[in-house]
Amino acid sequence: MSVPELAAEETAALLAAHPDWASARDGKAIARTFLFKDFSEAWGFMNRVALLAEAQDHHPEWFNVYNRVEVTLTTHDAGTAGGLSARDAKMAAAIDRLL
Ligand code: H2B
Repeated sequence: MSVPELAAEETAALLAAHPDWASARDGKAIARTFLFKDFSEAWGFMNRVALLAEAQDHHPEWFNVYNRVEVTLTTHDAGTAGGLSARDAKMAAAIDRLL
């Protein structure tokens, strides 16, 4: 059930369209850190992302401490050992629209 990985120019277009996201894990992922007023705001954001993730069947890897949420997007089913796919581009766009 392999998902096609983004080509280099598609990854470049993704990062250009979403400049707050950075390439991570040797180009196999993108990551963004979000800072909120407090834990309640951060948790509210995570709840909304969780609903997106379920709707898209595409789930973030993330880390939260108090008002900080670090989100990494990668597609486990892409390529041979995971990589970036159109699913990550779609999720990054949807997360950006929440803010
Ligand atoms: N999330 C992410 N980030 N990558 C995947 O490859 C993935 C997923 N696959 N969520 C989905 C679920 C898959 O395991 C199910 C069976 O559709």
